[in-house]
Amino acid sequence: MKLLFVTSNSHKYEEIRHYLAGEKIECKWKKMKYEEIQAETTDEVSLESLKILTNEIREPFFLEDTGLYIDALNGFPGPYSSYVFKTVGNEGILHLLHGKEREASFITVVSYYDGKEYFQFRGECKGAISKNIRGNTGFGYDPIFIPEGYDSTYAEMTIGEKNRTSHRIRAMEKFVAHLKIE
Ligand code: ITT
Repeated sequence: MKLLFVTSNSHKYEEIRHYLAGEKIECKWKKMKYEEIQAETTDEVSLESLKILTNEIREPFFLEDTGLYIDALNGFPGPYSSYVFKTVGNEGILHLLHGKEREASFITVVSYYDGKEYFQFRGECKGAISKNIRGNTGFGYDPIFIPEGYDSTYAEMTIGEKNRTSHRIRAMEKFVAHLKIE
């Protein structure tokens, strides 16, 4: 089996390719940056992006949208994660959290178009924001996110280690389970 994944992000592609290879599924990368609508949930952003792209891509494909939800900031940056990363970055998040509780979650919503219908699969990883920036693997918020039950940030882990707890792979596991019963 082969799946077409649309993303501009090489790290997302590498993580998903690594997981799918273990499931004996080939991942084909369509590298492109697509328009994302501004919405209040990661679910909506993911689904609307998929629907818009079906005007351009006729074959089955999937994409995913991810957000970092910080409890003490009422879920911020959530659907604004990309903009916040580009503007204030990890330093800015650490600054905002000074003296506050550190619980946070990553949420990934995978949206899949099978050529006829749309499907969504959600994955979550609970964890905490570290006190400082640590590690140099991964991308984005990885250097400040510690998954529950671990002491290391995602940026101090290999792809295989991150994939054991990650939001992205939890969503992908549901997607693959769906494909197996289809
Ligand atoms: P797409 O082309 O797939 O949209 P993107 O990098 O724009 O790629 P998102 O909008 O889903 O992806 O990501 C929102 C922000 O969250 C962005 O700054 C990412 O770097 C960051 N991010 C997403 N997944 C992450 C992960 O697993 N670990 C750390 N940061 C992540």
